[in-house]
Amino acid sequence: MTAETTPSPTLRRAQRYRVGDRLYDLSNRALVMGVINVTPDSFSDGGRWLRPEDAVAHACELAREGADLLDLGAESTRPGAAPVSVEEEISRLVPVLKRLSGRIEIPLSVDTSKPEVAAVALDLGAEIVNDVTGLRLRDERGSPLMARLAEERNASLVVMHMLGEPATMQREPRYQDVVGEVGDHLEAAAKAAIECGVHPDRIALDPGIGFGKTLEHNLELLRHLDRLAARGHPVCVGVSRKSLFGKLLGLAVDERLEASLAAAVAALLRGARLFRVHDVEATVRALRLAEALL
Ligand code: HH2
Repeated sequence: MTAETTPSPTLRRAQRYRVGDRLYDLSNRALVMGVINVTPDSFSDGGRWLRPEDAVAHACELAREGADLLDLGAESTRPGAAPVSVEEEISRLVPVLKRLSGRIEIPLSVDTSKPEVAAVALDLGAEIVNDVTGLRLRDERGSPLMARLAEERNASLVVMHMLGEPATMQREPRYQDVVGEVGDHLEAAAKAAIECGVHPDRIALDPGIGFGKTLEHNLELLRHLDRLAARGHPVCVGVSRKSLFGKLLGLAVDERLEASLAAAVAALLRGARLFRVHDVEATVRALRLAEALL
């Protein structure tokens, strides 16, 4: 490798992710995180995996299709979604996590912004916390509660950017410089997590496509993922089936596969290395091909 093609130390840091005892080298191979929503109201799979048996069967299917990680969520965060109580979120997750224990080899992530919920999921075998509020809940000294929990349990984090709350986030979101502001916010959250003792290799950053962003904000973020990767953590993106494809192409939720794959490939080429998707098999195929061209 010549000096010109050697990645900088910062970019090298953005090309590895540590989960449990595993250290993933993301320089030439991205990770696919299969989504399972145990909710009645998620925007694309709401109600489908509510019965624990169905959720577990789907998890096993996504693992067979080649998922590297699975992300289990029990509260919809689609625009306008109503919040769910801690008890309700736990009661949706526990039967699934208990049944999954020992049945799949790949790491589990829990998609929650509530430390109480994350603690229960980590007790039941989850190894990653995917916090769509970007570690918003803080203790009296300003330390993020989720990062303190991650440090205690040796868990990894996906730190996502959201402007406001799901109920109101799509009401005229405004930024001066969306790429810079989202990046600054995520970098500050990562720094706070590192100050809590979380290893930098255990932190992935996600621009939060669709979370308090207009179509143009989403496109701008996707065009400049390399600027987020330059912050020194692996970049995760969730574009799968999202409403930007409805807005751009006039497609219904169940017609967005090709657009989701194209966006994933474009994101890979701009430096994203974790892909949160509903359609695992198709995404794995698309990414494996694109990786051969990196
Ligand atoms: N998107 C959703 C939920 N969690 N987490 C990360 N890190 N990145 C994302 O883009 C992201 C996420 C929304 O998608 P989904 O879970 O399918 O829908 P809902 O929130 O309605 O359950």
